[in-house]
Amino acid sequence: MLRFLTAGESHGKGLVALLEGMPAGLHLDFDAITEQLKRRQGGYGRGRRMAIESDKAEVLSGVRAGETLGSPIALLIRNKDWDNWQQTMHAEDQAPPDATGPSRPIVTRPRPGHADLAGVIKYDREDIRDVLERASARETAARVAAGAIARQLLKRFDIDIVSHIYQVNGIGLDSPLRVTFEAARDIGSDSALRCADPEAEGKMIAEIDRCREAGDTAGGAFEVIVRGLPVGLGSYVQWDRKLDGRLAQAVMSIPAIKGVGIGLGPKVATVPGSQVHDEIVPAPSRTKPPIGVSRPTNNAGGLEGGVTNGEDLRISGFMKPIATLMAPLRSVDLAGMTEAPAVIERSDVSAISAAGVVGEAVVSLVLADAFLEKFSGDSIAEIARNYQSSTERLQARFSTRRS
Ligand code: EPS
Repeated sequence: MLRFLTAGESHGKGLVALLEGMPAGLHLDFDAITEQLKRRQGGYGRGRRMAIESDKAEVLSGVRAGETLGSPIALLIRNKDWDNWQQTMHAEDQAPPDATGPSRPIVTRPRPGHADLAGVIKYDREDIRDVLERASARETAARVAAGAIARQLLKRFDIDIVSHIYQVNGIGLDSPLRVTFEAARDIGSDSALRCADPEAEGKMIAEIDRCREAGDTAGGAFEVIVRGLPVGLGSYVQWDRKLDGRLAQAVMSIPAIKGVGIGLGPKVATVPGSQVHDEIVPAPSRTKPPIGVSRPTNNAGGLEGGVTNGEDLRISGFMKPIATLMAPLRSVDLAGMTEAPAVIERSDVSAISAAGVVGEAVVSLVLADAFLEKFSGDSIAEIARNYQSSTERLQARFSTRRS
């Protein structure tokens, strides 16, 4: 239904996203795309690169007079740092005569935890730069731009997506479920780490400072919360249609994410069923699907059987620490196969805050895809009709059953 690809190296000319399957007739808010890109660039622990870039997506196709056309949407985000990298990253055989920036030596000392070693072996390259440029998390800017469009489709149907950071190196809140949708939504745009609990945030910032001073790096945990999803996105009938699996793949594909949790997450394996499953109680005042019922708890994170159940969708991502350490780990210089410290590249101490924003973007893309699958149509008007008639049918079916 909805698919996307990205292209671009971290210090190349720019990043490209191609989004295909957006219906026609969606009014596009360009500023809202820029706003998401800005959110991704912020956060405590980012490196000097973010002071160079001020990401903005140029819409190259698929949109006319502010409305989507149904045709592929191509987006371009130019790298400002390209000016400093032309001598190293030029596409031509030789650097063009007007190329700017220094010519940099080849990289031969792979960083443990990065794609460096596996990448040079797999693609048969001498210079690790040929690997690290694409394996860089810079690519996530393109996902955020594409996700910002998917988010606007969801918003058209009153679906809202927020996120919050709840741990850095294990320090912070013990469970993301302690943070409500409203608390995550109300985190100010000036928040240093986008944690909903100021006391926990102070401790998390102190941990990032400690890592920076020690030449070390920090990972962490974020959660994305989605409100307003209809019941019935995804399916239990086949493995590749289960929405939890589709979301997990998308979140796990964000660089450095090594674990995904839905609702209570890995804790479901540690407590009995009575403390996991969300009881179903009558709620006569509930008029939106699921009509007439509610859940006192939401440990399932809005998904049962791989299908949305009408509660808030809650999905966490667990990020490993950044692989570039200023006090480098042991490695091997592949030029002479001798022991050597891993290469030091300019980098972030922590990118957990950015990861939360990227999480929102990829979740938006998967949910927009699942939404289009259920209420399919070529135009927003057609989808809106399908959505409306589905809601009315459910209302007619359940609201007459009250005794
Ligand atoms: C990254 C290294 C750093 C990060 C980069 C990801 O870039 P540089 O090598 O230019 O200092 O800043 O992230 C971004 C550029 C971004 O936009 O998020 C890496 O090695 O993954």
